[in-house]
Amino acid sequence: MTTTTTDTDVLDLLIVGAGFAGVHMLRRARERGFDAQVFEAGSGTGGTWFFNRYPGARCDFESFDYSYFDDDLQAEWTWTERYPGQAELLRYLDFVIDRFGLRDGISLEHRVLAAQFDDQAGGIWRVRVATPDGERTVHARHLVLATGSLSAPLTPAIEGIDDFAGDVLYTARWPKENVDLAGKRIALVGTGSSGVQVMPELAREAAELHVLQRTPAYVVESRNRPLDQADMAAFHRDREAYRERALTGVLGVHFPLAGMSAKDADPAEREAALEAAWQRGGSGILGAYADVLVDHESNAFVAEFLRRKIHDTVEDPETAESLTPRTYPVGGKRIVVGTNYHATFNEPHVHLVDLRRTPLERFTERGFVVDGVETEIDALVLATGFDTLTGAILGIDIEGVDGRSLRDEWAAGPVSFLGVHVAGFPNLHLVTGPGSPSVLANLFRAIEQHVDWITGLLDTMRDTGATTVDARANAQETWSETVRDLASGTVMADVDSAFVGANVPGKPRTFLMYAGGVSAYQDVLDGQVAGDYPGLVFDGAQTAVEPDSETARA
Ligand code: NA7
Repeated sequence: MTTTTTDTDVLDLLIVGAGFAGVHMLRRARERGFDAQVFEAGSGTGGTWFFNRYPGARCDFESFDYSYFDDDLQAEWTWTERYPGQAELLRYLDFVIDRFGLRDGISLEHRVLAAQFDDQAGGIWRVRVATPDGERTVHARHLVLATGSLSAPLTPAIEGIDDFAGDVLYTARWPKENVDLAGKRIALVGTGSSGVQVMPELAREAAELHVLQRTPAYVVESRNRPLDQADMAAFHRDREAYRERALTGVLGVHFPLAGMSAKDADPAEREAALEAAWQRGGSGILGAYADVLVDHESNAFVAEFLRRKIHDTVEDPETAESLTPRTYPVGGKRIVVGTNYHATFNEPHVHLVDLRRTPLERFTERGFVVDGVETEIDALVLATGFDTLTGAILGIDIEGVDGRSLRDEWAAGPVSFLGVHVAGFPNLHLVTGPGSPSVLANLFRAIEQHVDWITGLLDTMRDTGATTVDARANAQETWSETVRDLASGTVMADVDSAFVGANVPGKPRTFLMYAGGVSAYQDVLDGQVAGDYPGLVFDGAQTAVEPDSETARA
């Protein structure tokens, strides 16, 4: 029998999720003297990085970018690789938690199930939480969803998948204990970022590896490498300027985007520029020219360059062609940053199954069937993606004013003001929610933007005595139009991808992110602050709502 207890105290802030966003929110809230608590469903901190512990899991942004822009933390932490691996990211977060004494503010194995806004009680959120000791109802003035953008994994509905008797491993729920795949026959489904990262690691262990590919990805080499003292010293010398470059850029990373159109470049120079970007490694090749993501003709130069690289690398021409993306522009889906992915197909025990030519018929107890032929395997690895941006939020049963359900409000696709607020859901704050830069940017910058914004609101409300803050419906509508308009000017708009919800059966088609970049987005936030929050409505304020002077200066 489930026991239910109800807390009598009212928290200032209940934060859902102990990833980099939730931990940062907790830190900022505590610095301001707010009573805040993080509830995390997992048994450890790290959010999506806690669960995605598959071999090869690594961030596709560089360590110096994918971390908090905090001078003390940057001075004290030493990164060991150009791109941070999953284990290092967890160590880094642990360091941050201990550095600021945040651990007692985090309740693990606490899954938030439902949240109801109670207007009658002066505006509090009643939050139902499943804990190891039964269910609890917790009350809070503000509810912050730091639930992650890529945290609700998808389980593909492939015929017979439940009949398969061997090991089934999801990259997004990889077991904590050691998984022994040595000498096994393995099938991998999914060739996005996760599949491409895990594939060479599986190949190292497997007797046979079958990569079941539906859509080929554009893959750039990461050129990951260890960082040494000289790298760290160079970073420290340049720290401030580095941060400035990232904050004024589109993606929130240190490397600048070129100002020139690819169409205006001399062909030989263009080839040299793309080759240089390829040699540097990483997704920076998309920034080699200013218009790669907004102009199809310019995009085609980069796409064609990457297609040629596949044919240069993969020895078997048929396999190379199957691996070559031809049906969508580069950057239309997230570009994949990998290590030796294409080259690994040259190994004799690695087999590509091109599901566009020979569809996957079904799984069986022993393996998979393609073209009427059963291939026996011992283990199945699924890297089949996420219900991006909305999955984790809608996994919680959320009710705003008058019992309005968020699932209903978002039935035709998510709407928000700035990707943080949803009209009719006062004091609910989404960190990197739909309608904000989120996964189109370096998420660390996106997280910091939102945590600073929410902290500013909390300060302002404390100064003015306001009890609730909500989005104005017209501001939300205008924002949704802005998000749509910006998306329609990019090469991403018309591609069937997770960016538009196309990877989830039945999910409404809406472009889920703000495509204007983190710098332009910051200008919007600053404009709201300068104008005393025209898009928001505050209730209960004793004095005129003017942004807290200290936060506004920060
Ligand atoms: P992605 O990028 O959404 O990739 C999922 C992959 O799984 C993709 O190749 C899909 O093919 C494939 N998939 C999904 N369902 C099926 C079925 N039923 N059959 C065959 N193939 C399937 O997720 P990732 O985890 O790799 O990356 C997510 C983000 O993490 C990424 O954006 C980075 O930010 C890090 P499809 O392309 O849909 O044909």
